[in-house]
Amino acid sequence: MAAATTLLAHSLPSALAMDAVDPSSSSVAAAPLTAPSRRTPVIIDTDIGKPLQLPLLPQRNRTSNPSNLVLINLIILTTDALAFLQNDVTGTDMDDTWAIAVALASPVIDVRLVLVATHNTPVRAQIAAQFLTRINRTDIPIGIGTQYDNMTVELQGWAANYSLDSYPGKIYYDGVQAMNDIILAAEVENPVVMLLLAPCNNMAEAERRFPAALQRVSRAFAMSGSIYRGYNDSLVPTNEYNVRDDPASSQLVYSFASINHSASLPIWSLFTAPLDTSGLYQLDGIFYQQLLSAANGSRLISTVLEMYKIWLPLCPWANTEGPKPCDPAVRSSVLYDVIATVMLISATPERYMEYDQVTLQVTDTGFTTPTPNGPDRITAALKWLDMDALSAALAQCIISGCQLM
Ligand SMILES: [Ca+2]
Repeated sequence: MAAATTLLAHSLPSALAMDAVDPSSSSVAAAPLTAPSRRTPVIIDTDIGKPLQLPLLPQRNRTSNPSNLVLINLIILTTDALAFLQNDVTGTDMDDTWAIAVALASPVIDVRLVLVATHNTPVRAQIAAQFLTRINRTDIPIGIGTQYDNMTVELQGWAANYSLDSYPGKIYYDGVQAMNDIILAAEVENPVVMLLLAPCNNMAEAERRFPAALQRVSRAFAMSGSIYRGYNDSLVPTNEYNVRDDPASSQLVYSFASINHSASLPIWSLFTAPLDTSGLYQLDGIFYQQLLSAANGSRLISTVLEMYKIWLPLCPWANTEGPKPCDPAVRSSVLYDVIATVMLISATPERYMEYDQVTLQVTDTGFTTPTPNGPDRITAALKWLDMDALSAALAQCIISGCQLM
């Protein structure tokens, strides 16, 4: 279980540090454009994000000797949690639940807010509250993001009897305001990191209402986009859901990582898990069986599996995505959002996937199209190197903590 109140050491991985920029500079043109060797451990300095050539400490010492390591102690996690169905053909997914489980199991980050996003956010907050209550993590505040419809949320029946007023932790009914307040109250010496697992409408709302708060953010990790591959490893890129659902908001967030940066906008280093990699990942085989075996002794695992079993028959599209059919007895659904979370929490993400800088344009219809010379530059996980290694680490993470991820 993550320590929620202690400053925690986190070594930002070398591959993901390559496009870190100095927020004090007026343009991202000043950012180092040549990636350090992926074999070179790089740690990102606290609030300015410059890569430092410091050796990684052994894993077991990472949290015990934070003095010379970066501290990432403030994570705002935005999610279209937790399993809803937009209509007959598209919607969000069970993967948010898994991603939250992984984020909360990591000892190297401190989740300060789960900000539910898109469509029927009050109902999502109800489901998130039920989930966090079940897993004994009501220390995590929940913010209700911008609501723009009353869409049916498939798991709302699962949480139908849960009153937000009974949540032992904090419920912020204006979640974007809460995000602002939490960021501005954060320790200035520590970076603020966003974990974006949903369409970006809350970020657009924050930019409109609270631009100073977003200026405090140094980097974001997002499940977002489709660079060279579409769903199911299609050779034809597509407009991935998190971008397509609100292209204008995604255009705004990607512009925070623009090559020709507007002085009025925040400067973020943006790391993405596009469909190229995240669309292929299911927890499967012996690693999934390890989870099943541990379920009786783990409220976290048993709750995630319970939700998975309820969600699956309610989502006719679930078995149209991913390399293999969903089966709660055999494997997970596609865990898109988990991959972005792994990029954030892992000390060795280069072990699992290959990353590269991509300059691209977010189109008005939600495509993230590689485009020479910009306008936006991100670092994306583009190819798998060792999926089994990640599955082994992920199962261990969920069962007993993410120290070795
Ligand atoms: Ca999501």
